[in-house]
Amino acid sequence: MAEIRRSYCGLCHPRCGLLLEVEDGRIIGVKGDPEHPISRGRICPRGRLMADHVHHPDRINCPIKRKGERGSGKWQRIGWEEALDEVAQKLATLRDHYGAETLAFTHGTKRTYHWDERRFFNLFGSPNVCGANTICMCPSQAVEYATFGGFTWGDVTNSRCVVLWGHGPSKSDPIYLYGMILRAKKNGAKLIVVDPRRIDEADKADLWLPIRPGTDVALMLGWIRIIIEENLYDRDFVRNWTVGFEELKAAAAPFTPRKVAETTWLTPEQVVASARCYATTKPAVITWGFGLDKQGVNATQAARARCCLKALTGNLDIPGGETLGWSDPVGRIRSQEEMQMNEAIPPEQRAKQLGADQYPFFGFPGWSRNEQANRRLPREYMHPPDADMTCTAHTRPVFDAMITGNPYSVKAAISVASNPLLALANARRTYDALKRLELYVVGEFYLTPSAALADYVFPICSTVETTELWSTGAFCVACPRGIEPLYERRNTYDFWRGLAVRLGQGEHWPWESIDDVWDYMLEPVGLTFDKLLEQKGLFGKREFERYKKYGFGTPSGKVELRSSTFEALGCEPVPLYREMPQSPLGDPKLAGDFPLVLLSGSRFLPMYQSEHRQIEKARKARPDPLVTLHPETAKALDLVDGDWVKVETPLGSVRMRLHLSDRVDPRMADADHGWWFPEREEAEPNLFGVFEANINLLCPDESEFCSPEIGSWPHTALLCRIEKA
Ligand SMILES: Nc1nc2c(c(=O)[nH]1)N[C@H]1C(S)=C(S)[C@@H](COP(=O)(O)OP(=O)(O)OC[C@H]3O[C@@H](n4cnc5c(=O)[nH]c(N)nc54)[C@H](O)[C@@H]3O)O[C@H]1N2
Ligand SMILES: Nc1nc2c(c(=O)[nH]1)N[C@H]1C(S)=C(S)[C@@H](COP(=O)(O)OP(=O)(O)OC[C@H]3O[C@@H](n4cnc5c(=O)[nH]c(N)nc54)[C@H](O)[C@@H]3O)O[C@H]1N2
Ligand code: SF4
Ligand SMILES: [Mo]
Repeated sequence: MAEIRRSYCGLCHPRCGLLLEVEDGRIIGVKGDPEHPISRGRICPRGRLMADHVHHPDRINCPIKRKGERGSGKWQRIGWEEALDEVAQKLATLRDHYGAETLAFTHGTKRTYHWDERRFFNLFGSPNVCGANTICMCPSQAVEYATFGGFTWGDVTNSRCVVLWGHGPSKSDPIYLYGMILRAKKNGAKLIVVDPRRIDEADKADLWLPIRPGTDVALMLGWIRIIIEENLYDRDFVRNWTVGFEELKAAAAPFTPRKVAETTWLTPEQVVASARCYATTKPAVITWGFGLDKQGVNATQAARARCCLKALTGNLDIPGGETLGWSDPVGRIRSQEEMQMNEAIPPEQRAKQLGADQYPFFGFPGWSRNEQANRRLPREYMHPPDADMTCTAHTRPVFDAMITGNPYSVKAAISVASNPLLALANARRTYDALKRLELYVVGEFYLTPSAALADYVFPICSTVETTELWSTGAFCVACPRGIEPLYERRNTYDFWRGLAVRLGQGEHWPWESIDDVWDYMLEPVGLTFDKLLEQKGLFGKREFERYKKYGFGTPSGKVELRSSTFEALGCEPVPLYREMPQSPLGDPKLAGDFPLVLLSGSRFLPMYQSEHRQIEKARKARPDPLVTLHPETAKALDLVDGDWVKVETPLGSVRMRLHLSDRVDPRMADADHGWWFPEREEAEPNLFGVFEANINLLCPDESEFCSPEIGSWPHTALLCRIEKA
């Protein structure tokens, strides 16, 4: 007899509620849970694949240990306890020889618990946690902390003007955020889309700005200039609550509509009309979008300029605008930050964090400044930045240390919920680095190309096989286990705790199971996981304009249009536009050889990053890696739809299938990211075809391509050429 079990989907971030139809321990049906307080019964095409994912024959179901050469595809089965014993033993020996900093961690987009690995690393004593954070969301978060002492969550539903700036939520956040945008639109909100591609959202927009990739900061400075010149800014707010207005004005002065138009492929009229629309339609929100974070040298300054726009227009912390801070009672739950135990890592170990000397803002130097500034607020309004999100080592120096032993040896790494070979720029370097390790440990669902290089792979259970406390600033919901973990799969908490107790951290991991942790976190609000589940979540009410009482959690207590934190770290304190080093204007000679502007990684459904390539239904929807060109461009290159082509940058080349669409500009190419082929041979040199269509073979990570403040590397606005393969 089948029964219906309540659970949740964690195949991307929002954790939509699921109803699972379960028979004999097998999921035979998946539906949205209409009683879920957030998703209310809706799920996306990826969520519908949950059963295919949970029961997929490629899933790793028991721990495995490398038998042959690294990458030879030869494994032996091993028990959890024995595997944890061996790994812990090796880590202890390496720590004795080389110091705790010899262990690195790579994280991906964080769909596991956010704090357990950091707690382990802090107690182990290594500051070298690194990964996708350097480019995804977290830099924006850290920059908002430096500028106004918190991270904004737009009150999208109640907004009158939504700006999607390098953001395609219809594909990347289809249920939660896109749902809110559609509601706002239905209520009459204006929609502005700044995107080089005519995405579906652009078809619905009042204004679509097909910008040249990588030039957004120029457009933002153009908006700032118009807003100031035409007196469209909030004078009272600027006078009372900001510092650095005159410097910002001076920085924006050269960005006349004409100059912006020359830089961005837009017309002066588009620049002016969009600035006026944003500044005069209040309240307005600019959502976070990866299109900005992925633009290398400009990523940090784009986040800074976006902050300045939010503040200048008086949209900070008003209903329908950019909500700041965290509302009670959700804010009283024990936080991720507290669970991470960042105080545990000693100062001399913090000082060894790789990359912090070169990119100070995203390492401990920047984080501790943000943290101290925030701690000036009264206890109830303080919400210090989450170190796991806003303070990491930089992958490039970490991988260089694996290869060269400089400035010290990095001999071991752990990757959990991360596929570094596919996700990180400069995949060849990632490969060279992982190959040199003495110990590489992976926690995974599948044997990915990265996992194939490991010494030990631990089988991690799917979200529906475990529980989670899902908390954003505004709400907190309990995510229940739908089925017991299958085979020998366990959750990541069990993995970290298993290592931790073996390495002498036992007293800091008193909770035997993850379920006990949730009760501990909920204790301050007088709830347990079960009670929270029963009452269908905990909701904070938005409280606006709190700064009027206490100021902002920044060094000056005001919004810092000129950032004193940046200045103290030797970074550019006022928003600055940089031409991308490889671009039609940045390097015209190179553009002669590589004439197309390359974007990578635009999201599509049902796949997620490098995942779901093994799931038949997903693969049917997207059988091959695609690169999209405008039909005119293809014609000039003598190419037709469906051709196999070579996409080449100065760093290398990959092979993809050509797709034609007039939704991209004739001057650009738009390539998928994350492609490997689970159906191919595992053993090297094939490694599941990871060197064939992996676009990150073409994305550089040398410092000239990275933002000097944070080290964000580029996944867009590069130069490429395309020819028949
Ligand atoms: N060229 C290019 N590169 C990009 C991007 C781009 O747009 N273009 N996007 C970048 C961005 S924004 C990000 S965030 C990164 C993403 O980087 P990653 O997160 O490393 O990418 P994924 O492919 O999702 O890899 C996650 C791996 O973890 C496994 N996994 C998923 N959930 C869990 C879990 O709960 N537990 C465990 N143990 N494993 C799990 C999956 O099977 C998968 O193999 O990629 C970045 N790389
Ligand atoms: N289906 C699906 N959903 C996902 C993911 C996934 O892999 N698949 N990944 C998840 C993760 S980790 C993240 S970070 C989010 C990201 O989700 P989004 O923020 O929506 O990110 P992208 O789709 O990478 O890029 C958004 C838009 O930026 C545009 N863009 C590219 N370069 C530029 C530029 O230089 N300037 C401007 N203005 N726009 C540019 C692209 O054309 C694209 O339409 O999605 C999450 N959701
Ligand atoms: S949006 Fe889709 S993939 Fe993401 S949690 Fe919801 S159902 Fe799952
Ligand atoms: Mo991301």
